[in-house]
Amino acid sequence: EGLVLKQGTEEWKAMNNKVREACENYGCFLLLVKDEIPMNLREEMVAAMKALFDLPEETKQKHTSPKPYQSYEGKSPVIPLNESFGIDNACELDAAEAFTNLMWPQGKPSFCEAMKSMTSKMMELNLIILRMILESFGLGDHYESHAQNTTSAFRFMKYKAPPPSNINNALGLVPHTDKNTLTILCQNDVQGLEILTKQGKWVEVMVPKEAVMVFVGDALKAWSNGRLHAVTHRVMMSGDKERYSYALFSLPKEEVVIEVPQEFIDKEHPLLYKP
Ligand code: AKG
Repeated sequence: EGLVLKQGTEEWKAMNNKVREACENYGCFLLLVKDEIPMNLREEMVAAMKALFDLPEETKQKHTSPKPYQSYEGKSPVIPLNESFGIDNACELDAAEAFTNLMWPQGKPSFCEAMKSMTSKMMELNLIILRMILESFGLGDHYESHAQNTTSAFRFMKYKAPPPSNINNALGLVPHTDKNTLTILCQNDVQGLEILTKQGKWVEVMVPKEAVMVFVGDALKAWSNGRLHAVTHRVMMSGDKERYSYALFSLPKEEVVIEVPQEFIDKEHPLLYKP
């Protein structure tokens, strides 16, 4: 809590080390963000998403993009419970307005405001965590160029409750690692997230109400020469409630080449990834 205020203090340094250890050992961690992301904004975001997913199928299908994971996706035979939308540069009002104008003929200012406010806060958090990781490796001076080379994508997801024939453990989202740098994931109070430990065991994650889940993505793993772990995760749905989640993915801008810093390369850690 109070992440911004703590920067530079001893407590901050101790926290950075904890974050790094979690990223090395598990590739993810839970962060309580009562101050950074107010509860009322989380509630507004979920209410806005409910209105969006309740739109007719043909309206939702208007949201298309040539980029992977960005179009509206739903009714996939592999994960029929899942529906999702992806939006590029969601922190920018233009992007939010273009999206809502497509979904609602009169636009939807309340949706735009919730999304813009939420994505800005999530991006700020994303960059703070990136700074913590860099500083814990003694590479704080890499932060500015990382931050400048970073862009973001936002995604919101709805998972229907499973059918009565499969009320326990229906697949909501297939196992995957995130391809980007760092992911911040928020959800409503319906659990279902699972991670695969390095020992090969699926573990359920109980995400507290005021927490977000943070994932290391493949791009950050590559930058760290494999020192940070990109964890495989999935969603399994049980019970009779709908799950809503949304994630802010930070990623390198298109023209950026990921290069492993010299500090990560030595005899015991030969270069694993070419630029
Ligand atoms: C993803 O979008 O990459 C996720 O893993 C989402 C997981 C969730 O809905 O909790």
